[in-house]
Parts: sequence; structure tokens; C-alpha cells
Amino acid sequence: TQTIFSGIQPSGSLTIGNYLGAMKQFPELQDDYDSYFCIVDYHAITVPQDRLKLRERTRSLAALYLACGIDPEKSTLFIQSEVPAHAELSWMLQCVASIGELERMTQFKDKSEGKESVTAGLLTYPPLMAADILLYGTDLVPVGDDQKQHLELTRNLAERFNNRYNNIFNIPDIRIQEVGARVMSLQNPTKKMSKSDDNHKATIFMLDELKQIEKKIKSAVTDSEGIIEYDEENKPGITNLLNIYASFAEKPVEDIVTENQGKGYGDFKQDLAELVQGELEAIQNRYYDLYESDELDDILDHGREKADRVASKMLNKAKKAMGIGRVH
Ligand code: AQP
Repeated sequence: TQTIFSGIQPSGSLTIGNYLGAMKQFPELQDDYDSYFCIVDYHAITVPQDRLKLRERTRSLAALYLACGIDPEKSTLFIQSEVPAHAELSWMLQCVASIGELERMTQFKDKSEGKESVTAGLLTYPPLMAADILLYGTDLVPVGDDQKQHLELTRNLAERFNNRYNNIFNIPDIRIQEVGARVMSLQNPTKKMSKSDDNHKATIFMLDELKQIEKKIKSAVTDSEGIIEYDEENKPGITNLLNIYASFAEKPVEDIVTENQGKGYGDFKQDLAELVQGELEAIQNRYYDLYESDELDDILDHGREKADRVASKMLNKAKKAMGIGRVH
């Protein structure tokens, strides 16, 4: 069987962008793949985090993975910082990466733009992500569109390492959804929806109260034409809502356009709100039961053990290839 790996940062409360771009596809994948799902807390500290909130979000994210259908009998769910091989291989890959290629990453440019000071970790984020993926011999990485460039870099670093030292890393492929790969902000639909957006009206969080979800969808920016059409260029607002609708309904976006022909924006938004509320309500109910449970800790302990076993083996191969440490 092939292996998949995917990570999500506990850098904020999860959005429907994270859900539709990544998490929603995980449960069906775990039946066919050897699956690793990771809470990447070392990635989250590339920007400042409140310590107590980070702890809470790490646990919350674990509960959310499970509430969305990750089955610990089928998948390995674990916290990145609890498996030291990630930080170790990341350092080795930083010594394979060049500063120039890291500076060219759009996420680095976006997140450092206009800031007086940014952490070195923000620059070296991609080698850590590469380590996450390469430690498990990953074949496939299911992520949203925004991670395409980082995955390309992961492939380059793996190939460079293989050529320079020893052929130990599998070269992973990316898996991007057709719809839902890029959910945009509700207030500025030319910008991606993001958990760390300061404008909370722009973002639907998975744990938002149901009333709140309706309110946010109803106040989503559209246009004054009043015609439901898919047109990314001229009607980014409605197009984004159509994409969200199609992803939740699991239907092609053309069908959603046809079904909603002639409807007013108000009614369309109302239907969308009910669809989103229905799916998230079920997840939220499971989430609140899991968050407080001891079962959650048992699952994470078990996940750490399994991940550590697999990752340590690959780390040793990498050390051997590079000549790190003593022969044993
Ligand atoms: N707007 C989005 N549409 C579709 N997919 C998205 N993803 C993120 N935003 C969207 C996907 O969610 C997964 C987890 O993302 P992450 O936690 O690694 O961080 P990110 O990509 O940087 O997401 P955010 O929400 O924008 O977080 P912050 O604000 O902390 O940077 C990934 O698979 C990603 O593609």
C-alpha cells in the first residue's frame, strides 16, 4: 500500500478552507492508504503564539481530526513535536536547501511582507515540511492549492539529497481536490480564507456557532448584478460561494449553478448556510465529546509511538548517508 502524509498547523481555529482543502478528504483516503495525519506545532511557532492557546489548539485540532472521521485504527494521528526526528531531519535538510530558493516561496513573501522583523523559522518552514513528509516514505500529500510550491520544493530537496548522498527518499506527489482547493475570504474574495485573518467576518471557523455561520454567509461580499454565475474574474464573491456550495454538497459546480438559476442571492445564501450548518453541526457534536476525553490522549500516545518507530528508521538512514554521528 501507498503512504499519505498531511499536516495542519494549530495556528488558529480551523476554517472551512482547511476543511474543504484538506481535512474533508482524509477519511476516505485512510481506507486505501497507510495514513499519517499530523498536528504540526513546530510550524505554528514560525510566527508568535500564545503558549496556553497553542496548547489548547493542539488538543483541539486532534479532536477535530477525529470528529471529521479519522479512525485511529486505520490512521496514525500524532503531534509533530512529540516525534524528535522531524526537527532533526529538518536541520539536515536546511543544510541541503539554499537561502535563495527559500526566499522565493510565496508564503514566506506574503507572511514577511511589511514586517519589521520575521523569524528565521518562517524562512526555513519548507525544509521542516519536507522532513515531515519524507520521514514516512510518503507517496501522496493531500493539501490545498496554497501548498503546491512547498511540495515542489520538497521534491527538489529529496532529489538533491538522493543524488548527493544516497537514494533513500521516496519522491512524493501532490493531491489537490478539484473543488475546494482554494476557498477565498468572504470579505475579500480575491484573498484566500485563512485561520489567522484578523477580520473574523471573512472566515467561517469549523467551531463557529451555527447562528454565526448563517450571519457570516449572509454578509459575504458579492456584487450588484443579482445573477448566479460562475465567473472568477468578474464575480469572485458569488464564484467563491458556488465553490463552497459544491464542495459541501459534493457535486460538480456546474450542477450547483444550474440548480440555482434565477434564484436571488439572499435565498442562495440561505440554502448555503443550511448546508454548511448541517455538516458542521454533526462534526461539532462529536468534537465536544472528544475534546475532554482520556481517549484522546490514548490515541495521541499510540500515534506518537507508531510515528516515532517509522520516522527513527528513516532518520538513521539519512544520518548514515550524510555521515552524521558514529557508525552503529
Ligand atoms: N483557503 C484555503 N482553501 C483550501 N485549502 C486551504 N488550506 C489552507 N487554507 C486553505 C489547506 O489547509 C491545510 C492546512 O493548512 P496549514 O495549517 O498548514 O496552514 P495554511 O496553509 O497556511 O492555512 P491557513 O489557514 O492560511 O493558516 P495560517 O493563517 O496559519 O497561515 C493545508 O493543506 C492547506 O493547503
